[in-house]
Amino acid sequence: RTIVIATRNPGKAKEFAAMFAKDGYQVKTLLDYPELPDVEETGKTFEENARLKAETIAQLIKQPVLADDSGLVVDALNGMPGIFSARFAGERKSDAANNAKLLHELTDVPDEKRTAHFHCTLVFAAPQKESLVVEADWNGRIGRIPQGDNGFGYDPLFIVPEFNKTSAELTGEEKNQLSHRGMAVRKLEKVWKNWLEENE
Ligand code: ITT
Ligand code: NA
Repeated sequence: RTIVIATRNPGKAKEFAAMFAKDGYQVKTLLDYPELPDVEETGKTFEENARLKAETIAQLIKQPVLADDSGLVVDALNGMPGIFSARFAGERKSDAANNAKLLHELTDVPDEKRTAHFHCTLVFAAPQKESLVVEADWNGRIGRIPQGDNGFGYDPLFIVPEFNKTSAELTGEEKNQLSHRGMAVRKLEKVWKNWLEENE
């Protein structure tokens, strides 16, 4: 059994592969379909962008497709970078550049005001069907120096309150148990069962 995920982000791909392996699914991503176009994320919300990615690729490959639109929502920055998380420091800039920009913008913000959450919206699209949409948040706060080598993106700066560690210091398995993406996948697995029965 295979599930196609409309992502080119290797960090997301690795997390999905680990989570869906438990259900007996092998994950394919856009890294396995180099001929497919980049889907422009012109939406104004996580859901609009996740729909664009899932529905466009599902139409093109004529198969069900899952997409993830996610990001870091920082209270002291009025919700930025939000849907702009991947391109906060500019198009095709590194995770390190995004993290440096985030630290710079929060320089004068005291610890108690450095609250933030990761958000994840998942859209599962199939040709000619209504898409499934689930979402989840993960609360934490933004540290002052990057710590940890696991994960991707803003993980080295995202402090998980229960552990007083960054999400880059958690193992992949620990992160998946707690994260916005892990929670969203578990919600999807619940609604999926009904969907599959109705659409077989
Ligand atoms: P695809 O669109 O190809 O899936 P992307 O990285 O461009 O890849 P998004 O547009 O959804 O995906 O942007 C998500 C960004 O939010 C991601 O690049 C990270 O900077 C950040 N992010 C999301 N989830 C994260 C996580 O679990 N840990 C760290 N950073 C995360
Ligand atoms: Na993207």
